[in-house]
Amino acid sequence: MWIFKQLYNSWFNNDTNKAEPIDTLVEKFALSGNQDVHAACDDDTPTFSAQQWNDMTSDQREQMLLKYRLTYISEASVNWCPALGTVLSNDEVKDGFSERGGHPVIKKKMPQWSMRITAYADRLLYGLDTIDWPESIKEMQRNWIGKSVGAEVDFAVAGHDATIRVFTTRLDTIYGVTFMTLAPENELVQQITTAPQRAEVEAYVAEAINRSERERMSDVKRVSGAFTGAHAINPFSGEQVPIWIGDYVLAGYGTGAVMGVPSGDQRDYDFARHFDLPIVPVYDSMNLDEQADPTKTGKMINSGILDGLSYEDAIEKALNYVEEKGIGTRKVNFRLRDAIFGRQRYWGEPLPVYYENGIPQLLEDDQLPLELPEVDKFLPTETGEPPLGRAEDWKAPNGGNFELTTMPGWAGSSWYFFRYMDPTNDQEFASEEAMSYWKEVDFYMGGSEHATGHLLYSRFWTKFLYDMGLVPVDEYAKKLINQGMIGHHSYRVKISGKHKIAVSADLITQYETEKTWALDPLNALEVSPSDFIDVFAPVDIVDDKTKALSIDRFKVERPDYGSFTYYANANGHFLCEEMMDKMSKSKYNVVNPDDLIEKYGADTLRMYEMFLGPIEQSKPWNTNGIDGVFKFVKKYWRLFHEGDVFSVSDEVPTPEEMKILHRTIKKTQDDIERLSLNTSVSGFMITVNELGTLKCNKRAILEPLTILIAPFAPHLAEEVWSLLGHTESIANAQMPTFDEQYLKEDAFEYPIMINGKLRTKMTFGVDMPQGDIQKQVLASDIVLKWTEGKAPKKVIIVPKKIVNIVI
Ligand code: ANZ
Repeated sequence: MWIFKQLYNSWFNNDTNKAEPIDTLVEKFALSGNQDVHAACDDDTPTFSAQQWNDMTSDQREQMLLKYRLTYISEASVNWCPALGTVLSNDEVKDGFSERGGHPVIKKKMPQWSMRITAYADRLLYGLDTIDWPESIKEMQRNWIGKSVGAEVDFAVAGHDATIRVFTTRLDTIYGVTFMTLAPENELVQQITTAPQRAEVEAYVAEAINRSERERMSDVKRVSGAFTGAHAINPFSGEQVPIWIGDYVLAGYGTGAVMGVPSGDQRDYDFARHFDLPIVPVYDSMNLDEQADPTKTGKMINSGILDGLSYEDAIEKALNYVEEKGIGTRKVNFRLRDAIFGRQRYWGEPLPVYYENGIPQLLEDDQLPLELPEVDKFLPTETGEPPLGRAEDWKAPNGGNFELTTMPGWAGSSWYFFRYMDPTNDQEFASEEAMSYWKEVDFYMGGSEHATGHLLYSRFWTKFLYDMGLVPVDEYAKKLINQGMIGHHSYRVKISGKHKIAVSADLITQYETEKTWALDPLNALEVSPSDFIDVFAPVDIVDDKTKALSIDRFKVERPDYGSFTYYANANGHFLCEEMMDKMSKSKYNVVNPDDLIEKYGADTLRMYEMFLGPIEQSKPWNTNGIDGVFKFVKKYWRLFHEGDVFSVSDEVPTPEEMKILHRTIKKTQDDIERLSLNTSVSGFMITVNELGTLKCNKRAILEPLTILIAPFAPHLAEEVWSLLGHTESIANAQMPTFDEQYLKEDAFEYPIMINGKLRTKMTFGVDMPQGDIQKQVLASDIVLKWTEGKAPKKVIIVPKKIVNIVI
């Protein structure tokens, strides 16, 4: 809540490329208005002078500042599901219905709290070059941020006082424009549509606006649109082209309008082909028989002032022309959108915000934290307010209302790592000392599914805290690894939210070939396969062999579909479709770790997961392999026991045993450095087998081995460690150090003769220099006892045979 306040009280200065306190902005406004302010702000921010600013009421000023604050409330278009009383994300909506429950979803403008992450688009982009993250994640973030360099250009509408501003990355192709396309939501549509076209346009708009952006972008094959009857004037050629609307143009990107160049852009090409619009080549190299040609090679043709130029020269000339004539500007666009922050649900931190005359007010620091109020139900109110609207006697300091939405998960996940550096601090989120000691996270491990969520939000958040001088780094994780996902089969049930029915999967397959339903009631309902979506059935209520679902149990486990009608196949079975998926709560196919821990213990499960394969690879879950790891754990335990009795010896290890130990030290250390944990586990298995065969129960071997195993099987290692007589945790033990000498292929056990009599035996590597052997022999306790500290008369070393000492 405190960080939320800092964001609220900040704006982003594009001149300094960083966030600054909002007071500095207020000063600028009072002095010279906003003409010379280069700030990240809402697109619809008007220009005003100092005079105008000073003449505003304080409420008007507050409204204006909301257009600049790094967290702000504004009207945003959301997917609203009235039945569920909540806003849904794009991937929770399928064909206009909620994925859960199949309730209708509509687009609705609602006041929403957002974070102005777009202010940081450029820094988020080039910051990627400074961190050691997987290239695939960086690429996903780059695409998500989606920087495009181009221009905005105005086309006048013939016979109207209106202009259409388009965003294009290919100004060089402007003479190839044969039509314009507006997004159905574009405000000009109403104004310019001619009377004969009105009915068609209105019908099209009504249909298009309820498709989600994602659908509209991904459904490239389906070409649709409507002609407005109006024409636009090409500012270069003066030619008139028809103005269409089409849902492939997104309202929220660029200007919500495109200049249609079918020769250069595939979607424009498809559109032109579909509606029989002209296709004009603009490069002499273009072959347009089958598709558009985006390659930019050859010389320009049919292009007026650009004729004969290459791409580089043409685009530069066109850009200059547009700026000279004042009909447009160079423009950089980002695909990144501000992030919606408020959630219409109970859980999550409340925003430290209340309202006065509709203007947000922040709680004072000493009034934080604002705690969630008690409510009778975690459901929206009857009037559609979020659950916090149910709280009684929950009043702000001014007696007014608190904000009713709560924060999303990423309000916490964006900065918790700094708190971990100083978790008990009750003065600030972490002290400067702690943070300058730890700095950033050295190594961060997480799933790639967070690429454009948590992993982007947390970078944004860190950059903001850095700008405010609150943290010492502007990237929080130096190195990132994505663990591969664990795959597991899942079972999909085919349901239609619209018809409130579910059908056996084979009926759909059959329909697809026979074009009629095998069950008459379905034919009567006039449903088609495209009405169905997949929802998941818990894996344990589907028969592994037949894939038949227990409908009764499904209705209990997924009550959203409790009232649906279920159509089984002719054999009376209701079949699910089986697929390989990631193991995930949302896919209802998780294997509960508690059950495995109950059976095998946490160490076995943990090592088994490491043993499944390389950490970065996705791999299927297969419970059979866990027995192998369990056997290994038991074998390791047996090394320390004779029958049931704990028993280790203090005997000196043999060279063979030392070799096994040091090989394991080296391997484990190398593997950990490379995060190759699966090979460490298999290394331990080999070691324990070998020591078992040698019946080695020597402390000098088993103790260091236990320290090596501790990070992999901490409970077991701790137990053994205490049996070995230690009172401090093994977590504090020193890692054993690798000594290469023990790995030397041959070590030799020398008989040590003193005056012709065998007194002891000592082991040395075969290529150990004689001088070193002599030094170690003479320094050993046994030899010192016989020589009584005097220098011997003679020392004879016969390599790989014997050491003779004469005293
Ligand atoms: C004319 C043109 C000719 C285009 C050509 C491309 C190729 P990126 O790179 O993703 O930024 N566009 C602009 N606004 C749009 C919107 N709201 N919805 C859908 N498409 C939109 O894409 C920029 C290009 O996407 C723009 O350049 C525009 O088409 C289209 F040979 O303009 B172009």
